[in-house]
Amino acid sequence: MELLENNQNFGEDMNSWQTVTFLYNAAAKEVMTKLEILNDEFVNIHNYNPIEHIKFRIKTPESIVKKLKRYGREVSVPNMINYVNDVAGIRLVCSFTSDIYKLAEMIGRQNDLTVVSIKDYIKNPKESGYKSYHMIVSVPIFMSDRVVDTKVEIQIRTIAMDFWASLEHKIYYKFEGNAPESISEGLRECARMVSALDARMLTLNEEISKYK
Ligand code: 0O2
Repeated sequence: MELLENNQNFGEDMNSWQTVTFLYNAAAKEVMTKLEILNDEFVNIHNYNPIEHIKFRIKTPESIVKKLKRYGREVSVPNMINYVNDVAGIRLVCSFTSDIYKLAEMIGRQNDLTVVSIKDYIKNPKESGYKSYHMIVSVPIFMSDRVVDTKVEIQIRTIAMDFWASLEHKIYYKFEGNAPESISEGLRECARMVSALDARMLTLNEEISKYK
């Protein structure tokens, strides 16, 4: 098994954007299938689906270039492979905060996935108010002549967290990161409301399950 990072072993072709995006697409497909199977199994056993929906994206070249520049790295395919961990990104949106940890645990137990790193922005929200659970996993891609371990970022969040993050992303974009303090504080206040909503929904769900 080879790491995509050690791409000097693969020759010139691994330096091409086309070959590398093929690998990231394949890795995301593998992980998405695993997640769908986990969700189906949960429905089968517990009659409950923890995943509301799954989104997938390959990071745009502009966004990759921006990140490499922010890291002070030269823009190149090897640097993208080595330093940008979220070229392939999957977003898992679930109903309750408790589902997030259930899913993270289930993902961690998959033998053919390696958890490279975890960032828990639910226990430690970002300054902006952002909440989400991030996992970088690595998945083996079986090609005709080799196996390449490829990284995928999985962001797990509730519907409410996703609502906040999507709108905040749009606003942040408008201000290009320089939003006035009153707007930033407004967004932090909304984030607190989102957390209160998530907590209330979780309590209600626990109450409802007593009636079942
Ligand atoms: P996009 O458009 O989603 O691709 P680092 O470890 O800090 O060097 P990174 O990847 O910046 O590297 O770390 P992090 O914070 O784990 O992940 C960044 C991603 O999380 C972002 O990707 C967003 O998707 C999301 N994110 C992080 N902070 C915020 C926030 O304050 N608001 C919103 N809406 N999303 C956030 P990109 O690459 O920034 O953008």
